[in-house]
Amino acid sequence: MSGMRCQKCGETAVINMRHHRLALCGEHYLEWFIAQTERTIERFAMFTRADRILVAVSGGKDSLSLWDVLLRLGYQADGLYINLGIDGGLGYSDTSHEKAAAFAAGWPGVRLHVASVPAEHGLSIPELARKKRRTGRPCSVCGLVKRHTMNRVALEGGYNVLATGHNLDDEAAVLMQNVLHWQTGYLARQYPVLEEGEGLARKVKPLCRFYEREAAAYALVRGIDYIYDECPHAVGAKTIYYKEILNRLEAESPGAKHALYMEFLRARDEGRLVIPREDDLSLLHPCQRCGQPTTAPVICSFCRLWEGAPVPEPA
Ligand code: Q46
Ligand code: ZN
Ligand code: ZN
Repeated sequence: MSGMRCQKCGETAVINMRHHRLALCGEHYLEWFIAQTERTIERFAMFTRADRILVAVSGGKDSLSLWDVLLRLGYQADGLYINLGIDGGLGYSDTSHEKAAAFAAGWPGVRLHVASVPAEHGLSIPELARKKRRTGRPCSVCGLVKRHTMNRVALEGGYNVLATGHNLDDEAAVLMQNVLHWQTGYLARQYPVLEEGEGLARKVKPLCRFYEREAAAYALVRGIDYIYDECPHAVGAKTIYYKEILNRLEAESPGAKHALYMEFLRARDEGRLVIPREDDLSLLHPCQRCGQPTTAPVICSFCRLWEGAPVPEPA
């Protein structure tokens, strides 16, 4: 960033955001990032200071930055760390748990809930996926377990909002994937706030307008200690492939990713793009095993996943 100056104070800039034509120093960048997050929260009417928010924290830059910003803005935000039992030769789950716990320790009075898949269910995510004879990456099983666990902890703890750290790069990649396959069911549900049915917490993505590098810059400038490694199973994921394509597009034409995603949202908001939801929320009923809402007959897909898997002895 040689020679770049902050447009607010003239100090040396730490970041230059070409799509915003904005270069900022550390102090003004932190201020800008927090104000932009607040604007996103308000624009999409995500939540207010009366809501109780549960932030899904993975120990990575996005989720810890999100948690930090919500706390600084004065929202009631506790965290949830889910131990998936993933090692990958680098102790991924243990290290990410340590980062999340260290962050939480810096905020007295703020709670970090911890759910452990191996301790609660007797199998780690990779073991469960193998048992189900899923070939390839365990991500579909993992996604289902994470969604179920987040909703369960939210309901048990009286949180009505579930916040995740998805950024613009994540959302643009998913959008591209959904469009290339015209997955209208997924497109209908792709929005920064999802009001759900009875017994399902509202889901929000307050960082959805930030590029990945902007979330990383916030964590770095703020001095948040996060896990740099991605989950070892992310290697080869389709979304990473789409992210690479979008990065090439972005290099050629700065702002391309931002335009792709933001114009999608704008078209929806203005009624120029109408995609009816295919899932019928009126079909929701409590799962006969766990009680969580499901549209599946009798028991939910999460409970079906564990059928035949060993149940650990109560401690
Ligand atoms: S944690 Fe789980 Fe991801 Fe790892 S196993 Fe796949 S889905 S990549 S975000
Ligand atoms: Zn400045
Ligand atoms: Zn169930």
